Amino acid sequence: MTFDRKDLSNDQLLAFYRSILYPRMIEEKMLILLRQGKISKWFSGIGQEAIAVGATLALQPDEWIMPLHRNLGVFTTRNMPLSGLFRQWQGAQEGYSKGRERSFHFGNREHHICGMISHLGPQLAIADGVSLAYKLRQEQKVSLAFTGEGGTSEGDFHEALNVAAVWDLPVIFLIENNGYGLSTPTDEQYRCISLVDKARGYGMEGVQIDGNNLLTVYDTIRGVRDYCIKNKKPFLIEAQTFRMRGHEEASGTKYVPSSLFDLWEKKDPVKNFEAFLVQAGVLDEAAVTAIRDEFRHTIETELELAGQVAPVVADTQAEIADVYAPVPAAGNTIDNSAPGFVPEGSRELRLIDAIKEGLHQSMQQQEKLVLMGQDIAGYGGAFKITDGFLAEFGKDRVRNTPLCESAILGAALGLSLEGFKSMVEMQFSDFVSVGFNQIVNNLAKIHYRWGQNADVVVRMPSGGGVGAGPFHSQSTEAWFVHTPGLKVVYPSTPMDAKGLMIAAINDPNPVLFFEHKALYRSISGAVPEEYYEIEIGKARLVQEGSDLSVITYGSGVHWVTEYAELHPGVSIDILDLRSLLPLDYEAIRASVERTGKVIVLHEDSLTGGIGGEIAAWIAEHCFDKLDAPVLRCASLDTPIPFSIELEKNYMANARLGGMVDRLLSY
Ligand SMILES: Cc1ncc(C[n+]2csc(CCOP(=O)(O)OP(=O)(O)O)c2C)c(N)n1
Repeated sequence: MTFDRKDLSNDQLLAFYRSILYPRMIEEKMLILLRQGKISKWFSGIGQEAIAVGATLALQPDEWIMPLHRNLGVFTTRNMPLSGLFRQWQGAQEGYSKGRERSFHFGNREHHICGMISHLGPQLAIADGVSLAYKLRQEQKVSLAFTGEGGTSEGDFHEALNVAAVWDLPVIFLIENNGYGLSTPTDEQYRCISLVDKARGYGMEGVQIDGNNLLTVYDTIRGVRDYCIKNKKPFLIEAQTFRMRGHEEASGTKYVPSSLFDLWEKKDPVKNFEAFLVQAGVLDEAAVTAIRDEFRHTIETELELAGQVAPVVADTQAEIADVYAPVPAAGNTIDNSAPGFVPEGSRELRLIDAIKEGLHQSMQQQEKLVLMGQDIAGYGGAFKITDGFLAEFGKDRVRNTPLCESAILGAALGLSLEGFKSMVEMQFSDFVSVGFNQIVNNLAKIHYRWGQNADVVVRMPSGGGVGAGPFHSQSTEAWFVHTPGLKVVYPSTPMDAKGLMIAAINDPNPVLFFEHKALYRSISGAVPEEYYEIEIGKARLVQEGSDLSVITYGSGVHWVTEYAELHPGVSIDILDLRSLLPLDYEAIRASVERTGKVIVLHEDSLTGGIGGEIAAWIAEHCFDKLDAPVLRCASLDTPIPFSIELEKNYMANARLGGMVDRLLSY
């Protein structure tokens, strides 16, 4: 292995040596601790250190890195205290994730390291978002995301590179090609000759390098960093290396031919660099011994320090409290939760116009709000909600996206790391399924895992009644209500839609904002002109009644209101939930207490719908107030069909009258 020191001074080379030796020695110690049962298993980076260390050395300390599971060298080179890392690996509450995450699946704002989720690929698009933030602020910075060669087979890789290329983002994508996925060799992973050849397909530059040569990695990434900043473009690097241990400690290496170990042992990144420094006269044997002794001592001291922690004590309140970022005190909040409330200064707007107004005023109020979605710029969005926004707010903040929901949601999280807010429009809520992972695993869990918030609103044009068939009509809210860390709102009136939109944008947590497409232009109502919030998590009593309660949201509110108008003899207590996560249990209880008979009504299919959850809660908490079983009126357990007649039959509304009669007969 030949090293080219270029203009690096002896002191710099010495510092580099310390940076690459330290993670190696830590892992060697960890292997002993693992055998002693004192540490949980992790994914070894032995043999690959030059990549993590070289990349981190080449970046500025305040540039975000998205490392993966083998990148201890990123954490050590960013000078994270080893005692903290040991606590993390031990699952201590004083660790970086309060005992909630394993090995390297955590991040830290102070060190500008974004923690991975196990799914690997989602890291890449977060780097897009961070770089977009740099670009919007005209900062001379890059972000850098790691992937293994296995991870390049994930759709996330493709989407993230494509977005970075199309948006001209200064992102460095760094492939660590270590020859194997878990046990899968490269010829079962991809067919191209070199992964770096993929760069050209995305319209970006790329280079393949020796990933075991620290100076090559450092020098390349330093140059690439300059290129990305100067040209405002992404760059792909494929670093060739080898995994000298099993996929994880304990999984063994039987599937790897021993000849490969012999070959790569000769290319050991630490030993080779050390030999070069000795040969160049930067180090001598005494210095090597002294540094190793110093590190041994530091590791022991830090380990000792790490051990001085209290045993984990589960505190349920603390666990629950950390799922969501604290919400700042709301400004102007309108409480319209009582029936018939119409604030002064209101005028009649359609649901769609109220949503638009909420979004528009938010764009005026929040300079750091960025809108992203397919066709939302010049075209104004599939439903024209953002029509005119491009001209007013410019293309930096109103962004057409390529067709890649997952990458855009990941980019939204990246923007959030840099203090931006974003709204991502799903063209139809059905398409959120291809961005599902980013929402339920990244956005939803990140605050609980390492205290980072995801300041993202996902707009979800949803629901049927428009004859649009199985993939443009679904009710997808239940997919998300099951996921702690998300908020789910579903307004049914224009006044609520505007206020909840503003509240969702002001909320630092990920909010899924459902908009019923069939109500967009069919429902009008009073909407105040001012900038106001409606509290997330508070239901609205549409009308008070005494015979039975219908607890519902979205289209259900209009179905039951219409039913009530046609049946004045039945006194119906109608509760519009407005928020599905969190739910307003007190309002539900109050309604049950008023009537003792309850139908939970929703357009979503029956099984696994939120109606089941509400019915269970009522049975558990209001049993003594009930005069009849809680009924669920929901749509059929079939996909939603296209033909109008079939769709009508699918809809819960078709069965509402029968359910009311059944309940009243108790
Ligand atoms: C979406 C997903 N599928 C499967 C896995 C299980 N898994 C964990 S690591 C790994 C191999 C990853 O290979 P590569 O990207 O080359 O990284 P390496 O582990 O070799 O560093 C697999 C299959 C996972 N974590 N995520």
